[in-house]
Amino acid sequence: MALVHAGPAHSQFYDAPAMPESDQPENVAPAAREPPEPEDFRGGRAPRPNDAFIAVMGVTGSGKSSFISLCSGKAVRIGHTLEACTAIVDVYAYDMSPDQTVYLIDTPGFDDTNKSDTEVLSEIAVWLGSSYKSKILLSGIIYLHRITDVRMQGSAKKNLLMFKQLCGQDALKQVILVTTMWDKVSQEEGKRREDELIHTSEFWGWMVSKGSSVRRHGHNESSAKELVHQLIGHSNCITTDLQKQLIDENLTLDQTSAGRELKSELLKEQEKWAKRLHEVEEQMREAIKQRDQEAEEALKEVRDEYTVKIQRVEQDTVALRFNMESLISQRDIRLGKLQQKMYDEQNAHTAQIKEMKEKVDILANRLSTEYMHSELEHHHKKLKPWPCRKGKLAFSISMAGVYYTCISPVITRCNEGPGQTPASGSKQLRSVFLGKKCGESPTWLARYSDGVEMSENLKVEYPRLQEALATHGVDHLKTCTLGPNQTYYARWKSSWSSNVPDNLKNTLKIYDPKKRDGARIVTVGLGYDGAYVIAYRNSRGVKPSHGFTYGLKGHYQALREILSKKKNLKIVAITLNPENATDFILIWEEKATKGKSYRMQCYSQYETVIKEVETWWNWR
Ligand SMILES: Nc1nc2c(ncn2[C@@H]2O[C@H](COP(=O)(O)OP(=O)(O)OP(=O)(O)O)[C@@H](O)[C@H]2O)c(=O)[nH]1
Ligand SMILES: [Mg+2]
Repeated sequence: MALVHAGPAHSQFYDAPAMPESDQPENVAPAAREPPEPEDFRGGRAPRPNDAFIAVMGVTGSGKSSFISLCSGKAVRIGHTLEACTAIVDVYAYDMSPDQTVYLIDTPGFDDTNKSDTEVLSEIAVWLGSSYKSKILLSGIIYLHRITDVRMQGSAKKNLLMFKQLCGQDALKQVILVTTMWDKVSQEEGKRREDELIHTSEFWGWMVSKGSSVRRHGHNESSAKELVHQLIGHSNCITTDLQKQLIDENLTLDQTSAGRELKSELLKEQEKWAKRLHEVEEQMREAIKQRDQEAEEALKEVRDEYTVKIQRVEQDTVALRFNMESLISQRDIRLGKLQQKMYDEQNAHTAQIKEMKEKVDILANRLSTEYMHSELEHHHKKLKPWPCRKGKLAFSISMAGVYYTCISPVITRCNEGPGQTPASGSKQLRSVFLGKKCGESPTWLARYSDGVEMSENLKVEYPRLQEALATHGVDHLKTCTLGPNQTYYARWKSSWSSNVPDNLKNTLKIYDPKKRDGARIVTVGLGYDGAYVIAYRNSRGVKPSHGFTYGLKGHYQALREILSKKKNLKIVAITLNPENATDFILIWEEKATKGKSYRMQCYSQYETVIKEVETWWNWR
């Protein structure tokens, strides 16, 4: 948001916690501080002689921030409601040329919905005063006014009065009075109002007679830059009355011309509320006399409201009695509070987002599980079981990304890899293990009746497996799984090897085939984000047993549904897609009336893969 702030206020805003209000002795100037460094006003850059500082002022909603945004190309917070938007003085820089940076100073307007006029004047005074103390002079001031304003009254009038006072006569020659929002009025109407502004002495007339120029802003970049150019085209710099009075004459804010103007406004306001309070109190006395309790209660509320208003005006008047040092310290407190407020709002916002995200996740999980489940049910109905009277049938399934290879006793189906080349002679393809995609193709390892073959890139994508194959040989390789991030599991006739996280390695150790009573791993699925499924069988015990264990890390929801419901599943083959958190193929054995049968379920994000796998399964 802000590029630079006035020196000490800036550092307090970002570094030090605000001092609690009660700790601040009222109306007492704190110890004098060092003047802020010029770098504080230049985003830490060293001052350069050509750099220009231009203040942009005007009533709330006149288009100050929009103007600065158009000029600097920076994201400036722009208001789109009736609420005042710019709360503190902000500085935005843009490079006019390699040796000239223009600093545009965005200011809050008087009659701010959230801040008192005293706070606005103090805010502007702190910036102007501190920069002047650091020998930074303004090249000029751009004062914006909406041409859509029918009359010069209310906040527009008050703003103008305050502006004239804080600016002072000497600086007026470097002031451009700019009308905005021309796109919202007819040319005739706009021209009429413009003439009225220029020719009425108490509006712009007097300022124009002292050298201020009048321009129209077309609400586009070139128009904005042209106005800036007009002010930096020469080396004249200005010192406003507010700067002279605060710094050179060391006056308190209420002694400056702008402060005096505001003080008289506050006094008028105080008198107005005091008069009304007096009237209400009169009416209350009358209501008490008449024993009209209802009226008395209603009047009490109005009285309290007026009392608060008067107290506020009094506080605002007191707050004007500060000199420059106290103003800075007061501003630090204000900024501290503002920062705390923003911080609290941000925290509340983050907490809200987190809560909503959790709810969305739960809903999305539920929906996708339900969807996948209904999809699976639908597909499952179309799938024929594979009956088997004796012995066992060999299936090999593997998927990675969009690739799949499925091998059954009667057909091999795949969309990439060795399954595409029909085995010749006595050489038979037994299984294919697909892994990480490399370029356009997946990495693969294929087991044939007479040995093992692998893709070129296996040694790059799975270097530890390559080493293990060199150590254990390829002749007795029974099964293998290629997971994401170089993870793998490989089992030979009497040994095994893996590259998996320690916790999974410990689980695998339980099923070490070398252990006498150990179970034997039938198949391992290694998936996305460390998800795994291990199916095992123990044929050595009194009762042959089988089972599986899994950790799906909150992924593969449809598979989790199946595994959590069918605790006794006799898994014979599984593959988890290592490249996404949903896809899998699962084959298991079931008891049938005559012997047993094999069943399969497949889920893939790719509809074609599901169709292909189902066709493969039903091929008899
Ligand atoms: N149509 C039109 N809208 C404009 C123009 N200039 C500004 N606006 C709009 O007027 C509204 C107020 O503009 P801001 O730039 O936030 O005004 P501001 O002077 O910075 O206001 P505060 O920060 O509250 O003091 C925004 O909705 C702008 O998009 C203009 O020339 N034409
Ligand atoms: Mg603004």
